[in-house]
Amino acid sequence: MPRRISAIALAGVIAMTLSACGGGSTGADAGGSGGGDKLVMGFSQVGAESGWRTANTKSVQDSAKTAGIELKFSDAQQKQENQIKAIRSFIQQKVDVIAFSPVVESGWDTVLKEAQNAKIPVVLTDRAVDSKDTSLYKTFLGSDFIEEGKKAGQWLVDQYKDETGDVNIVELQGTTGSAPANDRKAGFGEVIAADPKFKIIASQTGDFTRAKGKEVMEAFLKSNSDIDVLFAHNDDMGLGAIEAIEGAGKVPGKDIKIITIDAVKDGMQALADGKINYIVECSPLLGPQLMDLAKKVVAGEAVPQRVVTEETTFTQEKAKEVLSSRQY
Ligand code: GYE
Repeated sequence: MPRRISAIALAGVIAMTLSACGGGSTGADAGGSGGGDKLVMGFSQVGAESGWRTANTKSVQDSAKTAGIELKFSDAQQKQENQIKAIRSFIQQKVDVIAFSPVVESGWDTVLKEAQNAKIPVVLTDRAVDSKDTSLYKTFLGSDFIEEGKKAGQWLVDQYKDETGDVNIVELQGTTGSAPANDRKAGFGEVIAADPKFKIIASQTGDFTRAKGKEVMEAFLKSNSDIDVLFAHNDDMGLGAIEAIEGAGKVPGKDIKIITIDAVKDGMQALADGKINYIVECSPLLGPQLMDLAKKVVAGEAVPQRVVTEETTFTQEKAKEVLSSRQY
């Protein structure tokens, strides 16, 4: 059978070519998309907006290496259009699996449908999409952001339980339209709504960055003379706000109580130093679980639709205890 013979001949040529390469170059590309044994993952990251994100990127890259997965990494610089482009390019390259952390919740159906039509499984990591059709992705690995917002609100309720006057709160929201901004706001709002003395007097996005957090807090301070509490949706915006508060001659952690979310090293340092009062942890170390889930979906194994990360909270005392052993 000529076809069979030629297939065998071709296999021989490939084997020879591979062994010829063996001694020379790194061989890192030998697998390539769609070929070889190495699983290829296209990963579209949100950006590099925060300490959390930097730790998350490192976790994903390190874990891919450890798991023997070839990672095609793309940074979207906080823009949805860049993520859509990256996903389309992964589809074209015929990667085995696509993973991404969607910058905002809405507007993914079309590109996810394209991936589905190309039979490439998609794993959501860190942030959710609001697509009604949940068959567009295999699983979603990440934190429960509503729960994080609730934990932040609960600390406030407990702290001010004996207070009878108004508690004036300003809020620095994460990226507009992102799952963590939507959900943290909702969870926090739900818990503090139990007592009308809690008043959110100003709330604006700081886009999860230190620079924006500082800028928006400066504006808050200019237009509000009586701020009791800052709730920042992440450590970085809280750290930027601390600079603004100090710049305005006030003492962060005392004149204005600060609650943040993430618990990255710089945040934990500020907590231990008394400048932040409470941090709700959000773990960026999603890499190992992500690689594990990716291998399973590529192998056609069943995986849970939702995998929630386990997290804790930190007071100033606890931050002092654990700071030196913090990985990120
Ligand atoms: O809290 C923030 C980052 O999506 C959980 O994004 C993540 C958030 C994190 O920029 O620092």
